[in-house]
Formats: sequence, C-alpha cells, structure tokens
Amino acid sequence: PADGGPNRSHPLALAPVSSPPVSVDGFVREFLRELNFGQGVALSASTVNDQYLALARTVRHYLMARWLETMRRQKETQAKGVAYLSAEYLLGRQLGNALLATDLTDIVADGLAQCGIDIADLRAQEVEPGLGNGGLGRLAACFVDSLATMSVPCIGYGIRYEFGIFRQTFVDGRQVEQPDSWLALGAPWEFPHPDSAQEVSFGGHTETYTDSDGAERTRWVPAWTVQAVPYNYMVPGYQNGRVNTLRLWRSVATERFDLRIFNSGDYEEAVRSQTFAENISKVLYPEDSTPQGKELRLQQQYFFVAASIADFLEDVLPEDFDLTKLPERIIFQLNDTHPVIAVPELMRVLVDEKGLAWDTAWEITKGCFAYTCHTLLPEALEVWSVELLGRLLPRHLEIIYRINEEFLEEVRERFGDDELRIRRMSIIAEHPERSVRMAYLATVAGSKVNGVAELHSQLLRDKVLPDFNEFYPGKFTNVTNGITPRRFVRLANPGLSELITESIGVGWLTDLERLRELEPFAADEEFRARFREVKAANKRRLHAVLTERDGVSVSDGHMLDVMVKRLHEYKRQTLKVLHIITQYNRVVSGEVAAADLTPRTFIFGAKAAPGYKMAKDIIHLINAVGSTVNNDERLEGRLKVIFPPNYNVTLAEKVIPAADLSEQISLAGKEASGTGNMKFALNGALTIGTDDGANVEIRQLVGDENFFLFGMLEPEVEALQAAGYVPSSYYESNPELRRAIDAIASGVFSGGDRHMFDSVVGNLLQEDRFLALADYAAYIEAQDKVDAAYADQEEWTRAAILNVARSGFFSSDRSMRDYIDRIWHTPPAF
Ligand code: GL2
Repeated sequence: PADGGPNRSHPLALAPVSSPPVSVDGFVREFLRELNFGQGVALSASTVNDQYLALARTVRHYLMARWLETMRRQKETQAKGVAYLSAEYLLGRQLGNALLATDLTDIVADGLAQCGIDIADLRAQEVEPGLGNGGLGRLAACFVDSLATMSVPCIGYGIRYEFGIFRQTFVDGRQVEQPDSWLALGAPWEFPHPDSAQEVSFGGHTETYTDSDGAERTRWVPAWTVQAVPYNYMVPGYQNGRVNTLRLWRSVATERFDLRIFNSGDYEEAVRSQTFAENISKVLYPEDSTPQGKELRLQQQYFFVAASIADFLEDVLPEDFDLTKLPERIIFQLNDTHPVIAVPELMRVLVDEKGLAWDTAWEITKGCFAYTCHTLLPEALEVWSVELLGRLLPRHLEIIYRINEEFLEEVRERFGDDELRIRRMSIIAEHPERSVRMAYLATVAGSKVNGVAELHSQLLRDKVLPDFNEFYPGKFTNVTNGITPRRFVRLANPGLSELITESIGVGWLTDLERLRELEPFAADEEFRARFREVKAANKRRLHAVLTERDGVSVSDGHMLDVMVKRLHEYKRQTLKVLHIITQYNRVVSGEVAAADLTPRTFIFGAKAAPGYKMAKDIIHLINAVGSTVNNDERLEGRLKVIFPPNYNVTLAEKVIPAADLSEQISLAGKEASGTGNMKFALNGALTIGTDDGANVEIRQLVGDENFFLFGMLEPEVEALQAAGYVPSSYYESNPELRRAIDAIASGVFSGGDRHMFDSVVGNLLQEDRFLALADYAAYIEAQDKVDAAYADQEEWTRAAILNVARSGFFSSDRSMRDYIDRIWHTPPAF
C-alpha cells in the first residue's frame, strides 16, 4: 500500500495460519529450520540450550494457529470472559505441558531421536518461571489451565518479574538465597509486544475543574509515568484446539536515557529513570501469606492492574463499546488483596476519563469485580497506610474515601448510629495508623466474596468478616480449590496415568470424577500389585533425580513420608521434626530395636521468606537433625531425612508421585485450603492431617478409614487459647516430648552446642503460637498407627487406591465450574 502499512490484500494475509504437519518428518523439518534460521546454529554445532530453544519454538508453531483463531473468535463474538488478576503465577515448566496439549509427545521424541537427541535432556534444560511463592500462585496457574481446557474465555493478567522466587541453597544447613535468573538462557515461551505498551502513572496531585458542560470534575496530575510492556504467553487447553492468553507486564522507562547527561559523562544519572522504572517488575516479593508493606510492592500492584484495565478497555473491547454493559462482558477476579487497587482504578477511569456519573460508574464497578480471600491469618490481610497510598496514588485515595463514606452511610441506614459497628466496618482503619483495609474494600466492591475451602469460607463468614456477612446476605460463598490433573497426574505420574487409562479408559483427564470407576479395583490383588509397582518406579525415579541433583539417595524399601510446602510456623514443620526426634530417641535409648522400626525416609521441601528469622532457624534445625540421624549407625539406616534445597514445581512433580505419606499438619483453623494435600491424595499417598483447610473435605471423601486424622479441632483451638495456653505444661507432663525438646536443647543435633537452637526451643516452650506441643501426643499416636498400617501392604495399597478413586472432586476443572456457576456466569465459548 501507498502508506507503507501492512498489505492485507495479499492472499497469504487472508489464509488462516496453518500448523506444521503432524508427522515425525514434518516435525524434524520444522525443528531443524528453527535451529538453523531461528537459533542460527547447525545441528552438529548446537548446544543443549540451542536445541531446547529451537524445540520450544517449534512446539509453539503447532499452537499458533489455535491461538490466533481463539483470539479472532473472541474478538468476533465478544463472549463474556474472565480477567484473572493475580500478582503471582507459579507456572512450572512449559514444554511438557505444551507437548501434552498438542498430543505431540511421541512424535517429538521420535523426531529428536532421529537427530540424535534425547528429549529428556531438552526437558531438563528448561528453567521454570517461578513467578509465585506457593499455593496461591500455583492455584492461578491451575485455574488458567482449566479454563482453557473448558473453552472458557479467560485472560490472565500479572507481572513478568525479571527475577522470580529466589533459588534456595544451604550453607552449613542454613538457607542462603540466590537470585533466580530464569530469563538468562532465553525465554522461548513469551511474545513481547512493546508496541502495545500502556502508560502507568504515579504520584502528583489532583485538581478540580469545570468541563465544557459546566460540570465539576476532578483530574489527576501525576508526577511520573512508566511504560508497561505486555508479554503474552500461550495457555493451551488440553487437546481441544483452544489457546487462551496470559499477559504479563514488564515495566520500562518512558525515556530510556538522557543522552545529554550521558554525553556529559554522568552515566549513572543518565540511566537513573530507566533503573528506577525497571525496578517495578524486577523481583517477586518472596513473602508467603504475609504482606510486606513496602512502597515498591504497592507500585507493583498498581502497575499491573492499571495496565491490565487499560489494556482491556482500550485494546480488547471494541471501540464503540457501551461501558454500562461492562459487567455482561467481563468479570475481574481479584486473586487475594494484591490486585484490589483495581477497584478505585476502574472508578477513576470511568469517572475521570470516560466522564460517567459516579453512581453509574459504581454500579458498573460492583458488577465487574469478585474477590477471593486466601487466608485466615489476620496479619496476612493487606493494609496500606493512607500516607503512602495518598502519596503514590492521590486520586485513588480520594475515590476510596468516597466509596467508604457512601458505604458507611448505608450501614448507618441499616443499623443506626452504632459507632462501634461503623468503626469495625470502615474501610479506613484509624489504628495503629490511618490505613486502608484492602480486604474490606474488595468485599464492599465485589459482587461475590469467596473462601477457598468449606471450613475456610465458614470461618471467613463467622470470624474474619462477620459484619460484612450480616450486611450482605448472599455475597459470601465457597469455592474449594483444585489442581490440574493434566500437570499433576498425567505429566507428573505417567505410570499411574497409564494404569488408570488401561483400567477405566480415557476421559478421566477432563472429567476427574470418573476416577470413581477405580474403586472396584481396590479389591483386585493384581491391580494392587501393579499400583505398588508404579509407586516403586516413582521412588526409583525420585532416587535418580535426587542423586543427580543433590547427591542424596532415597533408600530402597522405605516408606516415603513427605512434607513439602512453604516454611511457616502455622504449618508446623517443627511438629514433624519432633516426631523424627522421638523415633530417634526411642532407638538410641534402647526402648525400640532399630530392626523393629518401620523404615522411613522423611523428605522436606520448604523455602523460608528471607526476612522470616524463625522460619530460617527451623530450616537450620531440620538440616541439623537430618545430618545427625543420617549418620548415627545405631539406627541401622532405618530412618533417613532428606531436605533437597529449592523445592519448586519441577521438583514437586517428581516428589509427590513417589510419596506414601502426605503431611498436612497445620494448626486447625490456619491453613485456608492447601493444594499440595490434593496433589498427594490424587497420586496415591495417604494423608496424616489435622481437621484444617481442604483436609476436611479430603477426609470426608476418601473416608475416615483411609486418612490419619489427629489433633484439636478449630473450636478446641479457640477454647484452649481463650483459657490461656501454657506450652511448658505439655513439656512437663509428657516425658517423650520433654526428651525430644531436651535433645535439641542439649546439643545432640548441634555437636554439643547448647545454644544453637535457642530461638526454636525458647519459642516452643514459651509461646508456641500454633500449639505444636498441645497436638504433639495426638500426632505421635497417629504416626504410630501409620507405622502399624504400613506393615500391611495389601491394606495400605487398598487405601491408597481409594484415595485416588475418591479425589476426583479436587480437579481445578470442578473449581472452575463452581466459579462459573456461583460467581462468573461465563459459559464455554467454543
Ligand atoms: C494461600 C493459603 O495459605 C493456602 O492454604 C491456599 O491453598 C492457597 C490457595 O488458595 O492460598 N494463601 C496465601 O497467601 N498463600 C497461599 O498459598 N501464599
């Protein structure tokens, strides 16, 4: 064309993009082309990384036509969809999932073999994008997988952190953090679109003015601006031809550097604004379940939601869209409080930029948001000081004040001048400093508020937000979490998947309740033997992984007892340590012959937030107990403790399928849901657990006889705390507990150093906020039952099979159906 723009009349521009041929030869041709022309190397000269990058790009080709077609159809139909707003996506490796989605695994393995390449080596080359901390971030990744698989329109919005969750190493048993340079060797799964960048502003002040119609209006005059550059990722559905989009934002400076200053020789000053702007998406906050009240974190939150809302309104919606219809077109799901600043942002855009009346804008906003709460810990509910929020986002603070004023007016209308109630419900807290309660803001604005397991949702209504539950009947609901069976069963556990398919046919991967059909097989001796063989093979695979990775071995014939999750006091890793020490003491004291112990390998995986001192001390203790136990010949190798560093999604996929026993031992009323618990049950581990989070539902489904329940119930916890909990009284009255704690305090695990673990011991005896000592006796009793049960391998296997057969409920596909029915009302779009 004369203007030099794209020539849309060329025949190729009109033809649908086609996929490469689905054949070994077709694949090899495409792969070599990528290697030669994309990567710029000959096969004979290529490194493993070259080959991995070329492979990833080749697999992308097979998804591309579906992706473009999904986008085209969505643009055409404008079907209602979900915009999932999440500061975290813990994606895990992409290659295996893309191969599974396209059903190319075998073709690619054959084709690579023809090139003399082992696909396993290329799989191992991928560095997972660790853009999340733990369960909350992994949940977001499972949800987008399920929505794509169910053909529901969804766009995931988040942050493309340059550095994800830190890489954990141990030095003398203590955690040392290393930066996670996940982008260093290339990022073949992302598509940057710098030309579609959005501007995001901060600071400054607001002013009022009279518009051309004579109306009083407000505008924000910001002080500084950064660019948000979108990076798109494919989210392929499982073999259904749909590919949704995950759009992660990267911050860059509006002016990259000042050449005048650069020429004057002040290089640092010349790039100052760039460094400053790029800090916003530089690194993921490694906090789990506790907010870190840092200015940069609020910047991150606003940065990604402002970019996302602008992107949706300006680029996704058609130009002439009637904004009053917005709730019929989109639901913004708030993944915890991190994205809640999106509420005043949408109000600002609608009122200040689009010129809508306040009341109209508020009606729209209320219809466009829903909020998921993921915690019960009061310290984990985010609060921003008015000082900070007003400095960074002055217009948003004004909007929040007005929302609050009108909300409290409604409360007054209903309840009269009940000042205590007003103070309790105000979005603005006055103490200890004036601040904004983000969970309250989300609750007032959200069309629905949900917890993440039955017990959690009930406690949310009764304990955390009772006034709001009373004020808004019907607003609160539950959606129990789930996990994607594609990644956590099919990819992670091919042996079990094959056995299941052979027994009940295909179909279970997208309809997980069909696992019920496995129930009769629990009574089948031959099936049980095969099930055990799968578990044994998974243990051998884990052994190979850990030997190569960390130089440690998984002992043959041991029960694999696994506790993998973030290190947090409420999760009670110390209780697990006390059990190990108890077993150890029983042998070294001569009470139990080593030969009579059930051989067990204990596996821990846990990162501690870098600033969480107690969590780091507990890691140190676990490693110290491990090295003592592992080297004490009196145990005759019957107990072993392994703590591989840097637990992540990739390692989880190897550990979970090998586990016999799943440790879910948080204090009742503290773990909102848990999702690891579901992964273990679905992979045939039995759970030892408290009545907490989704454990409750797991136990109800698999049956009491197939679950080792122990510990206080939530109301008992509350009663004990109200009565005044004295941890030392448990220490005094239980000799086995006393002996375990004394062993730590007397230096058994610290080469005689009596003070190395003072902080842990002191905390247990004096405070023990999460009642580990109160639950100790019940835990040990339950663990003794586990040992006895494991002795009968036939019965154990029966119970393990029933765990698999009855856990189909925990598919994230079911979670998505619940969100769709109860909150989103977004049918599949095909
Ligand atoms: C969490 C909860 O602690 C956890 O119990 C829950 O399973 C997940 C997902 O809902 O959310 N909340 C939270 O802040 N983190 C979690 O993992 N980090």
